[in-house]
Amino acid sequence: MKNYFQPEIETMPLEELQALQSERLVKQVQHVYENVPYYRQKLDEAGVKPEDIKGIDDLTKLPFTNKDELRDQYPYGFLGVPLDQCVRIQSTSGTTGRRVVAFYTQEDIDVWDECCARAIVAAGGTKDDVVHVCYGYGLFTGGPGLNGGSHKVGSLTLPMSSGNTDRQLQFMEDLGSTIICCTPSYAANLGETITERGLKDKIKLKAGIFGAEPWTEEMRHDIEETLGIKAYDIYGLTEISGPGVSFECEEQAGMHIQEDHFIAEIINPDTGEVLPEGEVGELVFTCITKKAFPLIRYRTRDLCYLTRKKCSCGRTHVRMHKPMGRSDDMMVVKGVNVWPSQIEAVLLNQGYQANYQIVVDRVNNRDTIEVQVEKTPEMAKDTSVPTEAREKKIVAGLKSMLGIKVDVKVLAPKSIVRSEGKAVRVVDKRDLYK
Ligand code: DLL
Repeated sequence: MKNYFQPEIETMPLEELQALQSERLVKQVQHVYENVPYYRQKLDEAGVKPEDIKGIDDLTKLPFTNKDELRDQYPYGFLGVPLDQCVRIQSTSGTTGRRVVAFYTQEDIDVWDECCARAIVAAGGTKDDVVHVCYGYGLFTGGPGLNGGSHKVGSLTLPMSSGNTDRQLQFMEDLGSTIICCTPSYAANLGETITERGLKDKIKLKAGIFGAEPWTEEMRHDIEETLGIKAYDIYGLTEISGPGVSFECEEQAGMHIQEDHFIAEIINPDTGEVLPEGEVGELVFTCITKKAFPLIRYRTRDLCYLTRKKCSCGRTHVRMHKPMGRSDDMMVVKGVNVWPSQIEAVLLNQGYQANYQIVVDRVNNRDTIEVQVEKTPEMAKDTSVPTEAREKKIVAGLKSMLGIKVDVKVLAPKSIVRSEGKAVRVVDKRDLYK
């Protein structure tokens, strides 16, 4: 049995697919040149005219876009349509300095929903399923994306959002959820609780669609075992739309990229040179159908490789290996994007110096994060403020900056080993990119 939402597109012969990409790329370049002054200037500076782009073979003539540019142009600099044609924004979990706001027209939302519908159908979803969405709703793209996809498939959609495990389990049992969508770490957490409470027989789940953070094959087997389901990977990022940019089929051997909407390239992150199929490098996307936030050659910072090896599911769209690392220092902790610089900003704001260390671990499939920071000599002399009060204040500052609970230890001066070279600020023990 083959599970397709749109077989005519998902199994399109490569030549036809590439012709479609070429046609869409040409139109998209004209669109950004005419409607995004920032891109017009970038193309002018690169000496590229829209007429120079005749198809996908000309893609490399176009300059890259990176996250710093999105930040500098916040909020409207990459907008490709008048604001009154936009119906939604979503945003990354970063803070003021790093936040990216992505805009969508109704057509952009339709395309995004379609991509998520393809992912749900590839995981065996039909209109008879009960799709339990416990990715966060709101600015995060996880909840809204899978929600829209589930509607398109015609499944009964449970917009649960994240948290409140008791309520999740109650609805799962009472309404017979068959497909669950959440981060892999939350799936593992649910699995553990289901086992502890002896609820496995009451749960009807058959599949899970998990992404938004790195996870290993070991974790997949664990989740499949404890929940008695098949666990599918799904990838995406806010800048390119959200979840569903790529997803796994029944082969569970890499994620098919939705090539009728996104052109993927792998580049050497240091030189920008495009690498051949199979080589590991930075993943770059060009959106060829999105109108409100039409990014060209966007550098994701995710490291992986692509393969066009025939997939027995019949899909012709290229597959990406799950991200194998990042070319920047961003970490995904508890499903949230965290930059060490954000943590440093909170510490410096509260009068500490940059003597700190961030320790990230995964215990029983749950992320833990601890920040250790030294008191300054002045703080050490001032006994009127207990260490515990200092720790609480940093915990609150980090919660408001990152949106997650971080454990904090305030230590005596000179407790953290000084490095002789580059300071080791982050100790990530999770080994996630195996
Ligand atoms: O995490 C979108 C999403 C929601 C994907 C739900 C899948 C499911 P952002 O918050 O913008 O968007 O974070 C994007 O998360 O560049 C990767 O580094 C990481 N990431 C996303 N999916 C995966 C995955 C959403 N399946 C960043 N495996 C990306 C590993 C992932 N890393």
